[in-house]
Amino acid sequence: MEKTFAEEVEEGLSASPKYLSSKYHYDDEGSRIFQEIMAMPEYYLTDCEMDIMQNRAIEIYEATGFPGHFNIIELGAGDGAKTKELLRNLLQAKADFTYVPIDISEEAIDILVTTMQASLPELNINPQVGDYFEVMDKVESEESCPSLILFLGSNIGNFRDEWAVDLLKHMSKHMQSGDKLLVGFDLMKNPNLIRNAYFDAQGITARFNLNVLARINRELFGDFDLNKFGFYSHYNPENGDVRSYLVSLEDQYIAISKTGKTFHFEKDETIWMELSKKYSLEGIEHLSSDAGFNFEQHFLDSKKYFSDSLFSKP
Ligand code: AVI
Repeated sequence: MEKTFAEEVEEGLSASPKYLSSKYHYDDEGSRIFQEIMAMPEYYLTDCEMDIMQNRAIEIYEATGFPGHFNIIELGAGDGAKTKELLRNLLQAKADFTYVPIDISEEAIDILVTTMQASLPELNINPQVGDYFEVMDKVESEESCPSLILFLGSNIGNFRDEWAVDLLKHMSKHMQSGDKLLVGFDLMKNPNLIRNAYFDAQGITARFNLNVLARINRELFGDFDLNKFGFYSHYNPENGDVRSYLVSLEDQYIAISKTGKTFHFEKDETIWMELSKKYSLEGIEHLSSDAGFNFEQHFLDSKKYFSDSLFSKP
């Protein structure tokens, strides 16, 4: 049974040191702020992956080795801006495929289908709302063709090492032998560039994190005063971890009516909000073999900041 938001908040704020799961960043307001982050000049990740989709799509297609019809199954399709470039290039190359975007939000899928149909009218699209793995099983059992699974945007970086391995193993269980998986990884690079992407001068990333406290207020009837928390983020070039925190600016007590609990914060006490891990190319190759995949190839952008790496299921 999945834990509820209230249970996870209670667990994280009772722990020492305190933490909150980064999956709760993405309510409607958080998703809007994340769009602002992706448009920030400091947040290089979006442009780098776009560069890969624009310039390396045909190589990615050729590396799959798929001879005929195949599915492109996208886990967490989002607004599809980057994927659209990949699909456009494959259509131009006369690749024979069906695009299967999966998202838990029906609204997100509806918007995606409308934008894709408007700009790529010849695209064969089979949109799916629901749990990634249930939909993967359904598609794989209905179709005898191979699949290319997309897990883009450095979403893997938000999982701790052992969770990233578990997640990829789980994906593998729902794939057929010969299927391919393309995963987006942000690479280790100049530490200042990475730090600036997560600790922006305008405070957009701070707002993105404070919104989780606002969400606790909205949904769990908490009484966080957002002015009494600051933001801190740092990058450790030795292990690739970006860790982001909220910091209590004073000694305070926060009551959360829904859990019936009050939590004490000392002045300067932190809440760990997010991990955004940066990988080396060797680290990616190790991860793929730890999860039981065969590593195929890295596809880097022109600045060599980001990699979409291709694995195959043995
Ligand atoms: C969604 N995820 C890959 C983003 C990242 O880079 O870790 C979330 C984010 N957090 C702060 N800025 C962006």
